[in-house]
Amino acid sequence: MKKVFNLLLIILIFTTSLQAQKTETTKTRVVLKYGAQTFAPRQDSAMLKWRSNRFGQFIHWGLYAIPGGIWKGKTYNYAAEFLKSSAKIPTSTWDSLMYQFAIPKFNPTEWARMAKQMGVKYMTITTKHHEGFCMWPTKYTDFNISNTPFKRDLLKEVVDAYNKEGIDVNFYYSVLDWHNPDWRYDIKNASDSIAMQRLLQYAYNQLKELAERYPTVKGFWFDGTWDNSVKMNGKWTYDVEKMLKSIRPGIIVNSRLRADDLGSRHRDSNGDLMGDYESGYERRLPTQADLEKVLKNDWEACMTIPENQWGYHKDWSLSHIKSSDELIEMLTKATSMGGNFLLNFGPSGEGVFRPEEQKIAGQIGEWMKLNGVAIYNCGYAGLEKQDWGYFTKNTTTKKIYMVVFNQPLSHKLRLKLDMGQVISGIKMLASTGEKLAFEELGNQEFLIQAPDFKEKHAYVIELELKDKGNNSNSNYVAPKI
Ligand code: 1KN
Repeated sequence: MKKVFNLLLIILIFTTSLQAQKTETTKTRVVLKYGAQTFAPRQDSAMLKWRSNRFGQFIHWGLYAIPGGIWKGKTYNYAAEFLKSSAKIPTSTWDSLMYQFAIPKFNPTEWARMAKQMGVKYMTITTKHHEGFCMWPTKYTDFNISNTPFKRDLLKEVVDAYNKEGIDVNFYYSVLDWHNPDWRYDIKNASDSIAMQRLLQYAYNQLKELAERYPTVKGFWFDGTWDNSVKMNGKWTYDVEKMLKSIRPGIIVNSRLRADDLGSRHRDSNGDLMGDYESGYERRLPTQADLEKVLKNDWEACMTIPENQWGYHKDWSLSHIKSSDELIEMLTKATSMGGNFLLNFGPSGEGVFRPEEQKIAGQIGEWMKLNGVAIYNCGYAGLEKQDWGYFTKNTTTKKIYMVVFNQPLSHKLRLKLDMGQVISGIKMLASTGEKLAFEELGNQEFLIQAPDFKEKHAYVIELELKDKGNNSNSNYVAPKI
């Protein structure tokens, strides 16, 4: 009887394991020629640097900086870089703005100094936005910087000045092009297809030219890739990624470039991220509910200071203008969720950052000087989010930072550790470095005595944890960021 039972048991185990194998193998993957090329997250040194940078400056600059959102005395509230479209300006009229691009106050050394002081480690600049105007002397169109009164290679001057300050430079490039007559939104017939192939060849040539001409470029940030005409050319997006990486090994490309064989964007039809990081967070950050999802791969959020202005708009009274405290909180939140934060600036037609941007940059820089340790090379700390702010964790030193934005009236900061962890050190990061008192509540919860809050901005507490040792039955598995 016992033997029969054993036999049945063996059969049962055997068949269930077969069943399990079957479900594994029947999870069919689509065979793709133009799907993901690298399996994110990349762990090479270029990617580690990108990830440790955390804070970047976005620069939107082009002909749209000259009218600054106002055309024939009428103010258009929509994004200034869209003025040609909002005010329905004919291409020939718009294109002649090129002859006014004199930027008399342009001083890239000052720009780079401001960026350095603000604390950014990288910068991403528009080489060509939707208007099609090229900020470098490209061989492939006359609609470029050499035909402006400025004449010189603006892009090179910016790259050199930023690199001199130790800041990495990436290139924004819009595939969508309102200037090039070959651009199509959709492919409805053979002539659309021929025109669009020419456009894609043009863009390919320009991207190759950019990668070759500017050897220190660290990444490409693609935009204007959402139309059917690009989606239907997944192979082109695949080839562009390959080409850039063969010319400049280590180059980092955003997911927005990519479509696969079947027109799936950002992620291929098997759900794998294409490009090196997710770039879908535009003017928004992930929510706490997205945490598990965003920790699976690198990502970057880009943000405007007004509600929705990327290029220079003369009138900033039209929407809320974010304060440096709001922006610092967004940067910290992005860091705490394992992402980068790219903050946009739109220089004027004269070639300068408006006073409001200079002021914000200065304030962020002041904060970063004291507290940047909690941002650079930091990521998700693995601790439960608390109402007072955000935890970050240094990838190398494993130190944990509590960035406090909401000082509790009780002066008690709650903290919950994993099973088996205890606090081995806790002190103020900046200025005083004072040690803080805390009490253990049991159930892995602690209350920390907050410092007297005299400063007007977020403050940082440095926390060191250690394993109790004897009962380290933590089921927490460190995520790969
Ligand atoms: C909702 O449609 C758009 C279209 C283009 C939203 C934004 C954009 C462009 N992407 C940003 C990074 C800016 O360059 C903006 O012009």
